Amino acid sequence: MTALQAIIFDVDGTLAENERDGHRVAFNQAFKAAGLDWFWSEDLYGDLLEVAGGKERMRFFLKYYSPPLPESVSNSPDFIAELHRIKTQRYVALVKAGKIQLRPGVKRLIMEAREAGVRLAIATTSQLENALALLETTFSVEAVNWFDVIAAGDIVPKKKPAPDIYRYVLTKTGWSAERCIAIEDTTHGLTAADDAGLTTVATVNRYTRYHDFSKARLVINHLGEPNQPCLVLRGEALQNGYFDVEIATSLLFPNAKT
Ligand code: XBP
Repeated sequence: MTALQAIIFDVDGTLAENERDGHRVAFNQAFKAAGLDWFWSEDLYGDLLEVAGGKERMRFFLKYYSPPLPESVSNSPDFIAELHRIKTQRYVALVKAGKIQLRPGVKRLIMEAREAGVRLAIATTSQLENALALLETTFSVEAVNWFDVIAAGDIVPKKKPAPDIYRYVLTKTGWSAERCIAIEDTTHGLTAADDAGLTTVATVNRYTRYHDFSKARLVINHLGEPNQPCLVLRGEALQNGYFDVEIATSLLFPNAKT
């Protein structure tokens, strides 16, 4: 069968450019609320993004950057979990306050896919609350039901670049990897999707523009809009200047007649 079955979206950096002004800000707010003298600058955060997952990122920071740590805190086994709980609350509040916007073309593509009967899913390393808040705020409360699966956070033991989160989506839905497209923004994400057998498209962003995108079938700066064409960084030129269901189908089935 030569029809696109589903599009699986990464969230952070792909649906929205939310790392610098969303997650980073929420981490810093959590540090402050916990009385910690830590601050993640834009540059430092760019380096820390190499580690997927907020809890994992903080543990990495503790281990390799040796930030100041009060004695009371260093004895607490649940310290990182508690810090992450505060961070998630702060991040959700930022999203609900409308501080995070969808990237160009995201809404258009999701609406077009729905109309065309193409299924949708999410595969993210971030917490489920974060993905739900973004969908509810940028679309509507019903939007979470548009997705067959919203696979998030600790639902799988190994985070990206492990393929587990994508395999989880495929297992849950029964979709065949050969008929699905994954949209990602990082090397880790592309590796995860590629290792799960998916064809991938990369939409690069300010933190990931120098990443290795060699696994992606198409690399663009964003999904594009009719009045805001995207830039093709690798792959064939897009006739309309934006990524849509037709292009996704032609990436999967280059020899099929349309
Ligand atoms: C991006 C991430 C996440 C967020 C933080 O995941 O690495 O860790 O930066 O989210 P993806 P949490 O690109 O897969 O969406 O603090 O909720 O872990």
